[in-house]
Amino acid sequence: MTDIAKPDTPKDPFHHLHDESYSAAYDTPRIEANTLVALGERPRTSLNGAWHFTLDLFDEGLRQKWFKLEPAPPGAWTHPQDYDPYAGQTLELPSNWSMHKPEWLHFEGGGWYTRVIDHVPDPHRPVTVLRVGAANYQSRIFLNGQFMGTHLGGSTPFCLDLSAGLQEGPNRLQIQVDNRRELERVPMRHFDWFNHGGIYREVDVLRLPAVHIRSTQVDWTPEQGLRVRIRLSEAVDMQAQCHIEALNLQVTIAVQGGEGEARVACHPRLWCPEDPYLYSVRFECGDDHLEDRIGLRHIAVSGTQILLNGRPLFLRGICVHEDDLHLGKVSTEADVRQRFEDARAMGCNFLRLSHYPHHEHVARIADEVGMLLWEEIPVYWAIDFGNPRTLADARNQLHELILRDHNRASVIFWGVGNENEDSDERLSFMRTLAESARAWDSSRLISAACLINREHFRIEDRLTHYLDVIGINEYFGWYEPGFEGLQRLLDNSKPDRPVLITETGADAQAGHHGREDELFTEECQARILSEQVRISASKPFICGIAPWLLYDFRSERRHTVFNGGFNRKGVIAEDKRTRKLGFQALADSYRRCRP
Ligand code: GCB
Repeated sequence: MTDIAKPDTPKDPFHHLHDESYSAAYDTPRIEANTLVALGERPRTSLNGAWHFTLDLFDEGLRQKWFKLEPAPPGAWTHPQDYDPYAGQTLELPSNWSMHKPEWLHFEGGGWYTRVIDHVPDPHRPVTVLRVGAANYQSRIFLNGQFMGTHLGGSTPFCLDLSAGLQEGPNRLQIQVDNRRELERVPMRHFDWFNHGGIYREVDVLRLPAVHIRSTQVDWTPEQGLRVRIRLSEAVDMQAQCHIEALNLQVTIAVQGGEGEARVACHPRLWCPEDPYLYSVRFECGDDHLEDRIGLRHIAVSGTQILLNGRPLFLRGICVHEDDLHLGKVSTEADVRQRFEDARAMGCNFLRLSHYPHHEHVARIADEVGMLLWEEIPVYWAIDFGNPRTLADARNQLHELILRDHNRASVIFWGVGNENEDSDERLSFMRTLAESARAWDSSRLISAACLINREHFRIEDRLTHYLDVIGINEYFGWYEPGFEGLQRLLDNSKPDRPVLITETGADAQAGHHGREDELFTEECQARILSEQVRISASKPFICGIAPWLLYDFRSERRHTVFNGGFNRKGVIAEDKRTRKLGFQALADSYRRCRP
């Protein structure tokens, strides 16, 4: 048989029609946590506002390399083309495409964003970094027709150094974002919230000196005093300073190979919900400086209690999703403040930000108003636990979250997962996450929302050995009838560390009234919430409870006459105004709880 030579495919103008491995070239290099630059109060140029946009169901942009197209007015094209980066519709960022047109609501696939950025070189600030607050799920960045890198993860920020590809004058920046639900991703394919796609948090450009501060960490313990750490963009040896004027402190940090740490004894005014005191902290290193407002506090576990600044703490909490009827996953500052006011009106001192990292201003505002937080990554339900690429992705999301919020006193927990079945692969995956979180940040509690043993009514999950606090999700009174099971669960369990009820609750349609045992009525929800708090708060090892949840939210899994596409376990409806009876029931229950 004679060999028939393969055609020279790259020159074949129709090659892309037959190429199914087109995306592999854009899956590396990865943009990861190590390049994240701390924002603090740094000056930045916002790239929010209008971007050219097109949805791309078939990935034509990657197949045909749309990013290579040179701008030309339509009449001057030399080849027929399917896409024009400079024409067509525009979208205002940040936003989710699902919220722009009714026919885009359920779109899952790729979307292309294009805009021109003007670049004026500055010899004092030669490094130009693009920072994207969050884009769901995979982002691929192209600058002047060159692929620069890709980021995985739908809720954490990432930074990319654009300097090498920038030209003086106008530059074409393109971001392809893909929100498909896939087996390897975190979360995977099945989750109980809406899969809003696109760039839905702020996009900024930072101009930085050649050697600049990448991250800072400030924490305090009664034994060791203040610890300040700094990490630079280059592996250099030099000195950095940390000033805290209100403490009359000027700490010198010896940086070696780009990293440094210093400790100093001091007796600060400690941050707590009743007195959310923040210090102005200034870092200086070479030509760079960074300012931040940081609270100092100490959170620890002693036996089955959580201690905040040495005092026992009972968490009166509520879970919350990031979902707005009109804005999707975009949260405005007013929206976040409203969240805290609603929680405070119920007597809460704690919010579980479920099930993925929320906007970074949430923890900043919580620092300011004195609300304690649980932050988590979306290792939710089934995950491809045996896949090392999935673990790398989850671990990177966790690292980005920790680097982003390490200096937020309000954050007391890193949650490494939610309701994952206890298998060997899952144990090894989540143990790695728990151990990584602890290595990156020893100043917080590590937890996860675990499942309970339903057969023996016991708290029983091998992962709990690697956690500081055991989170449990249980729905006695709703998915499981009656409260007898809850009582048995609490009586049968002898945990050696604190247990937090990370979820419990019941659906209720706002305005639907009836008997206390009639499902989906406000009365039924109110009774279940009251019973849950009454029974669980009586056990000394329960350190708090965070019912599911503050507001109703969109869910594509729920289509009964009561749900209509929403999970209705909110104590407030999706308009964020209409309070159900459950709101008052929780407020009354929390008033009766131990302090
Ligand atoms: C859970 C999940 C949460 C769901 C909730 C529910 O256990 O963690 O994401 O939305 O139950 O309403 O069923």
